[in-house]
Amino acid sequence: MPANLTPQYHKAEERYRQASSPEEELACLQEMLRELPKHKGTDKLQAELKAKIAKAKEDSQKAQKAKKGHSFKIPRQGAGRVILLGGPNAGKSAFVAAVTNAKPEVAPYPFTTREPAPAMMPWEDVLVQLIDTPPITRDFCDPNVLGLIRGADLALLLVDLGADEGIDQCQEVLSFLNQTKTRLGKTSYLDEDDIGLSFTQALLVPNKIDAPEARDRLQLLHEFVPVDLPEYVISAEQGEGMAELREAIYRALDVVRVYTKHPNHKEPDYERPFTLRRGGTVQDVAELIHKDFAQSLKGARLWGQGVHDGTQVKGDHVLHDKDVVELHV
Ligand SMILES: Nc1nc2c(ncn2[C@@H]2O[C@H](COP(=O)(O)OP(=O)(O)OP(=O)(O)O)[C@@H](O)[C@H]2O)c(=O)[nH]1
Ligand SMILES: [Mg+2]
Repeated sequence: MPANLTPQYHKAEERYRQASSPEEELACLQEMLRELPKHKGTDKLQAELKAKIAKAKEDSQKAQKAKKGHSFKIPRQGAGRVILLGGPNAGKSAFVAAVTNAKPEVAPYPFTTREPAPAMMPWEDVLVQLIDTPPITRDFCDPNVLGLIRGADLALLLVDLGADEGIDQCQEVLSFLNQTKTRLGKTSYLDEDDIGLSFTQALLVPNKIDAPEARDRLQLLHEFVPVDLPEYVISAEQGEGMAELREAIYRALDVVRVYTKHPNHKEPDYERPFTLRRGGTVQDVAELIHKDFAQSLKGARLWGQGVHDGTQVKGDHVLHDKDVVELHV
């Protein structure tokens, strides 16, 4: 059945194509829906318009919020924060989709991801926060991304081995960052000689090793892009190298897991470990539970590495991975 669209519809559509703001887009789409003849032949078009209207509403609300100066904030969660970086189509969202329950949009065109989005990656019995981001190109970087890199415990720089431009696109990300005071390095530190210059530890992650010619492109990457970062070659979609990378991510966070035991219970709570930076103490665990708790802490009994079971320790005792503590107040 022909759709028989009216001239008014076509005009609204023309304006929609030229719209320069989400508000304008929304107004045009609503007009198109009003003008659309409602019959079986236009069912599909109606559904598409409704979906676009819902999206435009969301975008215009977001734009309005941004105008009001609401600052963009993603709360920290889990054992650490890992930010995914890379050029368009590198597979950042595919990686997030592979290792979390999140369902980010994955698609073979650039700028599929429009804004930074968090998701939680399980690793053994802890969760690690991943932040998916829009791509960085020669002339675009989401305004929130630099701050997120500086605040992250680790960055993954993904490289697209599925297309020839992947290598240049990786170089563009590095060149872009080199013009800012936010850089990637083997470890995280603040440069003492150059105020504001911050390095975030990073891993280089060439992706799509399953793709034809991917190995040749990996060679070219090594030859042409001077980047001195630990490398983990993966296929986010086929799974190759993923177990090694996930392990490396957890190791790079340099945290220890500590389980707590209630004095009246026989068994510790193995469901929910606390995570501390390596070097963290019994006092730090108490802080994580509650400030008041930390203030009245007298000591703890400890089961774990290098001590007899149930040894009494003080607040300044440094904990190891998988230690069990029973805090006393
Ligand atoms: N062959 C192959 N294709 C992949 C792999 N990972 C991602 N892709 C494909 O690459 C395309 C881009 O993937 P995305 O995850 O959307 O890439 P992105 O880095 O999030 O892209 P932007 O959001 O635009 O920055 C999609 O068509 C994916 O199916 C992989 O491991 N192997
Ligand atoms: Mg994406």
